[in-house]
Amino acid sequence: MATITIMDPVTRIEGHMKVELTIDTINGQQQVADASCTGTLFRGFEKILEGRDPKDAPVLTQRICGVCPISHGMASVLALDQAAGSPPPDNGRLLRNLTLGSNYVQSHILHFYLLAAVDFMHGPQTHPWVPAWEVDMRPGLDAVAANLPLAIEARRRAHEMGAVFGGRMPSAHALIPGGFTGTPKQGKIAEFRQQLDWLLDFVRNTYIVDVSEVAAAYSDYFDLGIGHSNLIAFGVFEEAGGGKLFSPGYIQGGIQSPLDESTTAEITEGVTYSWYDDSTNNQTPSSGETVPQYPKGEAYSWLKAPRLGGLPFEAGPLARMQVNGDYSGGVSVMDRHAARAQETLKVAEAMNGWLDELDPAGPVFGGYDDPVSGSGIGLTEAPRGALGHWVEIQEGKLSHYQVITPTCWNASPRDDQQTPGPLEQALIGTPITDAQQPIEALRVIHSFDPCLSCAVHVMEPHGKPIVIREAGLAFR
Ligand code: NFE
Repeated sequence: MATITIMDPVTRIEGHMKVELTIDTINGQQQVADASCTGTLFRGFEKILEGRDPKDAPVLTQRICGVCPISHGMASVLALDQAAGSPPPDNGRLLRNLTLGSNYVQSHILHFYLLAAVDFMHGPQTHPWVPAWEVDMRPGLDAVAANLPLAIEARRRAHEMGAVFGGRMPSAHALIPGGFTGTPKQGKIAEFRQQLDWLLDFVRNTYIVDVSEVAAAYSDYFDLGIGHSNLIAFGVFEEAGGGKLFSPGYIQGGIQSPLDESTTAEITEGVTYSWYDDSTNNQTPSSGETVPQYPKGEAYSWLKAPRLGGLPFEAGPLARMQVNGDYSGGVSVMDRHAARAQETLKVAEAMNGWLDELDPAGPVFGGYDDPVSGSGIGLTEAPRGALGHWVEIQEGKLSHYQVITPTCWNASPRDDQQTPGPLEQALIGTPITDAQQPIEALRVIHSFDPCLSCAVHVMEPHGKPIVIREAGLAFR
């Protein structure tokens, strides 16, 4: 008989997520027969932004999440650059890249060592490394476990590196439409390089080595958590001449295609199983509305269900690396970890080059005037994957704003075709040894590095979080 296991909340992720698993024995193997992912908070940033000065967008949207604020700042300034026709000068572009790159390094190190590692090994017997479940811990990883405390220093250094030009972390206010406010003084370049050198050594000689060790001990996880295997990347890190360090594109059914403006126009968001008014189903983000409706029939998540050409797509480092031709493995739990580690090195090495390109005497800002009317689309990549901000301005104010985050792609609920989201599909079929401690499912979930803070978020007027109780799903 099937067992229902509810992980509410799922821990060691960013934000609040509930996952419900139906575990059953199929063909003699106990496994996940069905899965549903619930984002338990309403975000509502889109509504907050309506009617505001466009320049508020990079400031406010960075508050969507403390782990990837730079990506939200970047998406909003790219959209405003486009709306106003005011691209940044080279220094502005490079300083944006360096600040975003620092955020990638910080986020990826945080994910592996503080969120995912204790799915695979006994860490130091002190918080934050003591997990509730310590099942199927395989031997031979003591040297990796010994590096967990060092990773805290690495993460701190990457955070500090982001603040060198960004001014502060999280939520660096230096990102403005038309460029950047921080300046590339020689002293700052030296300070940044000192942190980067330390981190390059850590990534090359510790992080990548540790992920290889885990991959060797858990090589069966190259065959688990596969899912739909559709991958999407918007591309990120603009280079001189207009190219990007990671190109946009998508892979579906093993076939890679470019992602251009007309393709992104095919992105829609389903709300059949989301707590939003059905009149907003399958709208494109350029015209999409955020109209909460709670409770609603069989809806089970505050996340909408983004689809490209009607299909679900996985976003993240693995998608970026495969689309860019930098990773040739498959799609699985361990491929996600391996690609994330290799990407960290690629980004850190690219940062070295961007530092060299800075011109201490050159401008960082090319000018920007709020357009009276206009629209822009800011497509970029957050550490967790493809991120888009769709912006419209009327009478000098933001009239429409929509955000699609990577975790909305990954942890989306079913759509009107009943097609599960990427994480739901990746969970289905996962063998489970102990239904009370389904560590195998947790490894699949963590491999996506979900961030529900990005995906959903709102507070009551008096500052208290809105919490949904599992039983009866009532507001507290
Ligand atoms: Ni809150 Fe975020 C990233 C974005 S995930 S971490 O990376 O956008 O949805």
